[in-house]
Amino acid sequence: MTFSKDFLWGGAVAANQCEGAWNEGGKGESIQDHITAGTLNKPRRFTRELDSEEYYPSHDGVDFYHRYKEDIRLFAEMGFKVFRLSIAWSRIFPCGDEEQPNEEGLLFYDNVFDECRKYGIEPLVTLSHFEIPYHLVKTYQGFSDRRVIDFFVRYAVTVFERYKHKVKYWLTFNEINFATMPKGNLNILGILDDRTEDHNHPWDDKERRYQALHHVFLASARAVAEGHRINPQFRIGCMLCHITMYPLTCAPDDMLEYQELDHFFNNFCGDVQVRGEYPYYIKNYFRKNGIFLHIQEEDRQILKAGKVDFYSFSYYMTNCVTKRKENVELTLGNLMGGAKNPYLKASDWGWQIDPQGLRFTLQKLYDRYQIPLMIVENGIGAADELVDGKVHDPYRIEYLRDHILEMRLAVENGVELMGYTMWGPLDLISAGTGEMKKRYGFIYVDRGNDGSGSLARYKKDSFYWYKKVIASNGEDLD
Ligand code: BGP
Repeated sequence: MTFSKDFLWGGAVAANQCEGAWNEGGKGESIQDHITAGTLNKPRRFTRELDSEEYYPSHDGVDFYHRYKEDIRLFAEMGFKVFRLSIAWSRIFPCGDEEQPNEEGLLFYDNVFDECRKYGIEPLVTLSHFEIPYHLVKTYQGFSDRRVIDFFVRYAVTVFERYKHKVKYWLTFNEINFATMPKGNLNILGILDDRTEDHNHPWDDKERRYQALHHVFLASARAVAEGHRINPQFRIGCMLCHITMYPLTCAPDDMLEYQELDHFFNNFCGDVQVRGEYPYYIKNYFRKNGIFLHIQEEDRQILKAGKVDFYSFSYYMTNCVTKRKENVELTLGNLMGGAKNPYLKASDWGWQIDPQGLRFTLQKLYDRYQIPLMIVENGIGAADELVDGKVHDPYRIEYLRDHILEMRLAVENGVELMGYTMWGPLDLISAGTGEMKKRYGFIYVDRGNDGSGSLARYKKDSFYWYKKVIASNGEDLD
C-alpha cells in the first residue's frame, strides 16, 4: 500500500499571512490587522486602535492579493494537486453582521479559484483562520454572543453557494483547539475583555471561553450541514493543532499527566466535531471546575447533524509532559511548549523535530476516528539566505523528506490519508512571531521583517525537490 493515485499534494496558507491589501476591495478590519510584528524574543501586541508608529504585517502580507496569478503559476509548476487557503471573512462581510456580502471580495476569490482550476489545482478552503472581523469583537465579544453563530453561518452559506462549482474541500475553523487555552480567546473566539492589557496573557473567564467554544462548535456543525445541503459532493473537515506529547518519564504519574493533557488539548475538540457530542472527560472537567454551559436540547441535534467528513490537523513538533515541577528543561513549540525531549533536535525557533511522531499521530488519530485524515500544515521555519537569486535549503528538504517517509509508513500500515499540504509554500508572515525571517516556503519572497524588499519571488532548492516528490507520488524523496 502506498499513496493513492488521487493523493492531494500541495501547500497551505492563510489570508492574513499572505494577502495584504488589508483595506482594499471593500475589506473590513479583522483582528489580525491590529496585531503588530514581533520576533522570537519580542511578543506581538494587539492594539485596539491602529498606531501609526507600529508595523502591522497583515496589512501588506506578501502581496498575494495582487500577485496570486504568479504564485499559483509557481504552485502549478511544482505540480500541486491542492492549494489550501483561507477566505478572509472580513472581505466578504466587512463588519461580519451585514445582511449583504461585499461583491468585490467575492469576486477576488472567484478569480483565485478560477486560477487554481486553470491548472487543475483543487482549492481547500478554510472559513476561519484566526481572522474574525474586528467589528464582531468590539460589538459582540465575538462568539461569546450566540448571535455570532448566525453571522458565521450566513457567511458560510454565502461562500458555499457562490463557489459550489469551484471548491469541493472545506475546513471550518483553523486549529479550533487553540480555544482550550486562554490565548485562544481572541484568535478563535473573538473575545477581548476590557481588562485585557496583553492579548498573549488575556483576562480569562473560563466559563465564558467554553461557552463561546460551544458556539463555535455549533457554528461549525451548522456550516457542515448547510454545506452538505448545498452540494452533497462537498467534503468538509475539522482542523486541529495536534501537539503530540510523550510522558517525560515512565513514572505512572507522568503517564496520567500525559493522558489528561492529550484528552484536554488534542482529543476534546476532535471528539465533538467527529462524533457529534461532548466526551465524558470534558463533562467531568466542567463539573469539577464549576463550569456550567448553556446547552440547549436542539444544540445536541445540531452537533450530531454536523459531523465532519474528514479530520485535518497541523503537525510541526512534539514535546513532553511531566508532573515533576523542578529540574525540568523546557522547549518552545507551536501554541505551547513543554518539557524537552532529550532524543530530539530543535529548529532555530526551538520547535522539536520529530518525524516519527507524525506516524504515531496518524495512527493514533485513525485508531480513534476511522475517518479519512489530512495533514494540512507541516514544515520548518528557518532563516533562509538569498544569494545570487538562489536559496540552498537542505534542512527544509531533510525535514519534509523525513516527515513524508513516516507518513508513507503510516499509509502502509493502513491509515486512510487524503493528502498533505505543507505549511507556507510561499514565504509568508509568521503567525506566532509576526516575522518574515521565519520562512517556510519553497518560494523565497524578498521581504524583510520591517517591510523592506521588492517582494520578488525566487525558487529555492526545495522547490525542485518537492516537484519531484509530487511527480513520483511520494516515491522519489531523494
Ligand atoms: C499554525 C497556524 C498557521 C502557521 C503555523 C506556523 O499554528 O495555523 O497560521 O503560521 O502555525 O506557525 P508560525 O507562523 O508561528 O511559525
